[in-house]
Amino acid sequence: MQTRDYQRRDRAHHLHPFTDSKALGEEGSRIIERAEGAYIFDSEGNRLLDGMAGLWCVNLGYGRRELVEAARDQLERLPYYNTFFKTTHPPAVRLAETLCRLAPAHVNHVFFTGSGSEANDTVLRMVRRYWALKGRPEKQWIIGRENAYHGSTLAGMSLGGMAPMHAQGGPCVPGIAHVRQPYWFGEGRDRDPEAFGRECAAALEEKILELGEDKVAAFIAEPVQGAGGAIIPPASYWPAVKAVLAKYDILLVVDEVICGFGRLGEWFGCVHYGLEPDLMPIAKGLSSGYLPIGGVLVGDRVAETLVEEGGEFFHGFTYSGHPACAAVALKNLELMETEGVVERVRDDLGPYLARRWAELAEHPLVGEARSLGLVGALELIDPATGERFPKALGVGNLCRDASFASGLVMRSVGDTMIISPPLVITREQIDDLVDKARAALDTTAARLADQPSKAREETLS
Ligand code: PXG
Repeated sequence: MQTRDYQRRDRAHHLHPFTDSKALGEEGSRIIERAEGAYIFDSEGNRLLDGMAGLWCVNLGYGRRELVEAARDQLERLPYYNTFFKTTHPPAVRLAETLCRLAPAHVNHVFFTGSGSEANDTVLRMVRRYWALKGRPEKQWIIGRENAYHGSTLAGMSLGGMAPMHAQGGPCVPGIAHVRQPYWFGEGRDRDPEAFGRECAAALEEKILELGEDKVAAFIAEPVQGAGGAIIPPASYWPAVKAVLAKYDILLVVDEVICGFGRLGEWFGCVHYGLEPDLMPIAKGLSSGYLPIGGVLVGDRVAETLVEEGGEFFHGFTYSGHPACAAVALKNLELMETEGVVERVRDDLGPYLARRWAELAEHPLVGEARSLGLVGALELIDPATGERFPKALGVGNLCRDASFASGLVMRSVGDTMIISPPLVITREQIDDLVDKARAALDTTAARLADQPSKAREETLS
């Protein structure tokens, strides 16, 4: 009863993000009521293993009293004050200091925002400001990648390479170009992976030359693409990209919104790949999603110019460094350090997941099973052909629904299944996750086998 009541009221008044509201209205939302550890509970009493850590963010898991208390203490002491007009407050100071201690050595400043999208808006403004201050205002172009996600504000959408978003949100911010993504399974399977990685880096150089080698300001990329499909680049990719950027004096922006805070087994994804970014947008795992907060970590090269030569930077948000959000983020980082969360992902849980997840490659529906740290993907293929299913069959969505039914939240991006569980997941819970994912694959295969020709005919007609 209560579920239906919520669904009715939700349908009446709530426009959801990235949702076909009409279709959702017909189906009804799933109502999540509470959560504990790595599990969420819906209004029908179902317990689901949260294989997505909320939306790639609940790194410390649900129900952490320490985070709740940090928020409450700060809300009682100072619920709000701004960081404009020469003011600050202890949580913002302490968080900035802690972040710069955890970040690579050349990163010693942070600008706070309320989200990852705002962080990438800040990136765009800082990059342009930097080159203007350097007397190189012709360096205007920012290069991103196709199928990248950098947020949903106009700047985030424009930096990202999601074609359906551009189609709805255009015209995009001018001065942003995109190059191909290092997605070996999706776009280079007929080639050697390392040669493919180098080809993708070469495509970046071609784009730079096309735009004008003096006109490119920055390159932005995620270490591992998250929303695009948990795309782990071939080992050859990042070293080759690094060399291209150095050759043309182009800033590197590494979007750490998903990969930061332990996801890849290091504090930041750039450390895993040996990168030295000039700017690092952060959010999500910074507070384990308990309160909204983001920021941009700024390397010395850019920070020194902005501070020493920039005068006032006309940019900022009401909630930049919000005291309660900052206090929760600080406590979150403290817990991650004292509990050795990042090291456990690198040395134990990541390798364990890699071993168990790889077993799913034996399933007839799976063309590739890949993982790094605690992010993983399965590429679904038609066992009859070894190729992708026709898109309109929606096999990924079938598998996602089957996964929910088996008690696991697993996402689909097209026919790529994705997991990104809380970093506090246990080995036993990883076993459970793999069992449930296999059950979802079996159900999907059975549904397809039930009516293969009918489903295909319907799709093709
Ligand atoms: N950069 C990256 C790499 C992200 O993944 C953002 C920026 C924007 O952050 P905010 O806090 O503004 O949402 C993100 C967000 C999905 C999905 O479907 C992924 C994100 C957001 C919503 C959905 O995988 N990532």
